[in-house]
Parts: sequence; structure tokens; C-alpha cells
Amino acid sequence: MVEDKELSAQRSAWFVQDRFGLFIHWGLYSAIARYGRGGLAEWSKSTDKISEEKYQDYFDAFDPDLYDPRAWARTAKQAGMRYAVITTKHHDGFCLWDSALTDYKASNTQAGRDLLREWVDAFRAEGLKIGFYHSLIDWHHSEFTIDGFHPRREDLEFREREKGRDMHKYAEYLHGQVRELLTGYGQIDIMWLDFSYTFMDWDWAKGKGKDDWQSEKLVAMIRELQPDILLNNRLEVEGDFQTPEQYQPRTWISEQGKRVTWEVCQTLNGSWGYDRDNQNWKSPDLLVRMLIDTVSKGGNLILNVGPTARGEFDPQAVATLQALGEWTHVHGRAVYGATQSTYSAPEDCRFTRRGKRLYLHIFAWPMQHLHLDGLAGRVTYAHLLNDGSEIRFQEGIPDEGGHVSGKDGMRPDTLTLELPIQRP
Ligand code: JFZ
Repeated sequence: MVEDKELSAQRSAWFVQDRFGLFIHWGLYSAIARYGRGGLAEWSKSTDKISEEKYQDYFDAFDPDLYDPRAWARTAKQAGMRYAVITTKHHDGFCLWDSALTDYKASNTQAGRDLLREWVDAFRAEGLKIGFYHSLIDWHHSEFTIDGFHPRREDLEFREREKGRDMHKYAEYLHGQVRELLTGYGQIDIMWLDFSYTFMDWDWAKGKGKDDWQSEKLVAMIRELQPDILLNNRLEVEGDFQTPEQYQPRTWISEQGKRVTWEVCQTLNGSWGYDRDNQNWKSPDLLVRMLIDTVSKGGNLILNVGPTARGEFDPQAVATLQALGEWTHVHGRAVYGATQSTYSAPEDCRFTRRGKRLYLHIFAWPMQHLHLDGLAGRVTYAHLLNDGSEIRFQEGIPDEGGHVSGKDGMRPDTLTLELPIQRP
């Protein structure tokens, strides 16, 4: 067990350095492009109870003629992202790659080819690490038993007719597809499986969990095929990292008193799949603060883009990533290879630390002075990270800690100071 944890930490070494990744949710639901009842576009088939017949329209219409994964990869790289994870298959069951185990795949649409291979090649060429999101749930597969999320759950006649479904057969399919993904595309850095829901428990709609996915066997196969791969934690078997979703954890996540590797996933506008009329865009400033907050608690941030049905990032997503790139360009050394500091940050601030440098991220410039308790004697010099310009740092006045003084009219948005730490 202890050995497993050590192995896991070794595998995660690059991950906790890289800190910032791109999540991509792309599939047939990108053509639906609207909130399902549950608020997530990629869930529409379930939340809006879309029939297989209607869903076929999206399969027939799928024609991503503008798909250029090299452009996606350049955008991610320029934003300062160091790895990327894409939906090989989401809950609707549609596969981006040319799986031998199904006809329900991109190569049978107007795209006519394996879209995943181009994606892998493009992101690798930009030097990004590669991850596969793969849905455990599958609303298309004929052996996937109907449960409380199934699009046809309220169709009694359908449920009656489909009673003979066999989850064991589905699990074989699941394992077979994961095998394809982990043998056909070279070294894969992250496997992001999604998800168990045993918490659901009402008669016919029993939640699915590790017995359904045959999780232990699945993990053994994954480890055998790709010994260095990082595995997430959503299949009820211990993985390498935890995956809080759409909220910022209060502190470094721990299990049994031990800090674990974690990655928070966040959206740009509240939906994972492309959502045409959704204008709830998070500002670059907020996203920067999310990235800082994450690293200040020892975690990673993976930020999602839902490309359009034609295969492009929408302009707002591109503009947002571009702005993040401007920030990471000058502030990268406060993020990559950085982690939580043992000092506690002043109000409206976060600390990150890399080696002997402490980074003070000021979310809101305080009234005149910023007091840094406990840093007197530890810090004697301070400068702004963005341009290396000195910031006055004084000790002992008016209290025991040091303080830095801003000028009137200083930008009240995110500022980062770099503080070399010295021995007391
Ligand atoms: C899942 C998906 O359902 C969703 O569409 C998206 O892909 C997201 C990244 O992951 O959402 C989940 C999965 C698991 C939990 C919550 C949301 N969970 O375990 O609490």
C-alpha cells in the first residue's frame, strides 16, 4: 500500500509541476449546443430525454470541416497549458476514434476518419502531455442497463423490452475500448474515467459502480498497458489523483491525514459541451485567480473548452485563453513547479512557493499597506513579478511583520510579488 502511494507520487511528478491543463468536451452534443435541463449541454440526451432516433440526426449531421487540432494545440500551448485531456467518448457513447468494437464513431460520420489520432499527433507536436477522458456511462450501447440517467428511463414499454440487457457484456466492450485507446496511440499520460454513481439508489434505477465497470480488472489492465499513466478517481478504485469539479477546495485535499494529488476541473461558462447561447463567461481575471488559488493549495487546474460541431473553439474561448496566456507568460514561474507555502497569506491574497521564492498574489490591493506577518527577517526585498520592478518593503512598522506599500492608483486586480526567502 505504502509502495503504491510512492509509485503514484513518482508517476505524478511531472503532473504536479505542470499544474495547468486543457479539458476538451467534443462530440455529437456539440451540435445540440444548448443546456439540457441539468445545465450541462453534454448531458442533453439524458436530461431532455432525447430518443435514439432524434439523436441520430446529430450523428448524420456531424461534419467538423473546420477541425484543426494543431490550432487547438497552439491555443492551449500559448495559454500556458502543459497537458490536455479530450473526451474519446462521453456518456452518449459516440467515439471520436475508429474503434473496431462499434459503428458509433467519427469515422462513420461525414468526418470519415479517426479524429483522435490527429488530435494526439497535434498536441504531442506542441509538447503537451496527452490524456484521454473516457465515459464509463454509455447511453447508446445495447447492453448498458437502463438506470435513472438513461434517456429512455421513463419509457415503460422500452424498459420492458430491454430487460435482458447484460452489464457484463457492456463491461467487456468498455475494457476492449480502453485497450484500443491504450495500445493504438503510443504513450498516454492521463486516463480520466467518468464516473460511478452508486449513490443513486431507487429500485430499477440502481446506481452503477465498480462491479458494473469491473473496475479492479480494468485498472489492472490499464496499469499493465501503460505503467506510467496517471489515473483519476472516479471508478471506485484508488487512482493517482482526486477530481473536485466546478468548485475550489478550501484546502489541500487530504485522505487519512495525508495530502493527495488533486486536479480541479472548471468550465469557462458553466457547461462542458459547447453551449451556443450561454454567455456566463468567467473573466480571465477570475480564471487567473482560480489558477493561483489552486496552486496555493497544492493542486492542478484543468480548464475546459467545448469546441463547436464544426470543430472550432468559439471566439470567446480563444480570447479568454489568449488573456490567460498573457498572464502565464510573465507569471509562469509562480505557478509551474510551485506549490503551497507554509506561510499564511494576508486577507485577499494567496501565497505560492517555488524553491526559495515566495509569491504573493494580491487579489485586491489593500488600504495602503499590505502586512506580511511572520516575514520580518525572512524577506528583505520585493518586486512585482510582471516587470521585475521594485516594491518598497519595510520591516517593523507599524507592527512586527514586514509590509509592502503600494502606490495610490495601483491596479486593483491581480498583482504578484516575488519575494526571495532568506534564512532567519
Ligand atoms: C462528469 C460528467 O458527467 C460531465 O458531463 C463532465 O464530463 C464532467 C467533467 O464530469 O460530471 C460529474 C461526474 C462525477 C461527479 C460529478 C459530476 N461526481 O462524482 O460528483
